[in-house]
Amino acid sequence: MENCIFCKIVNGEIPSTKVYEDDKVFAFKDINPVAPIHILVIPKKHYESVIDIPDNEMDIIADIHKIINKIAKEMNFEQNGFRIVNNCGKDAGQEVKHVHYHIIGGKTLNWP
Ligand code: IU
Repeated sequence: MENCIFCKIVNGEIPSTKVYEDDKVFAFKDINPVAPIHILVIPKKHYESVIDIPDNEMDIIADIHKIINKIAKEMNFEQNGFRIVNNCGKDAGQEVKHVHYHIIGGKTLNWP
């Protein structure tokens, strides 16, 4: 989608530190990490928020979670754990209007 920063990252118009890519999913390092490891995993297709994904396209969420698990294992998170965050809309503080899952880890995390 035009003017979407994450679409521009997917198509290479804006540089990123890529962690993973396939035909549907893209992952890159967050530019403003809140923990030693902070990676964003996104669908290549533009959806503003998870609530905008049609029921018949929900397979993309399973695809994203498979990649989250793959990355988490590569980061050796199996023993100590990590956090997956999806901010959905205004009250959650979603800043970038393209679905993204945060993978956050590498230290003990506070909640919320
Ligand atoms: P949020 O869930 O929409 O609040 O998170 C957006 C994240 O995208 C946030 O952690 C930013 O640091 C991150 N980000 C980025 O990695 N690269 C960018 O060009 C922009 C935001 I704009």
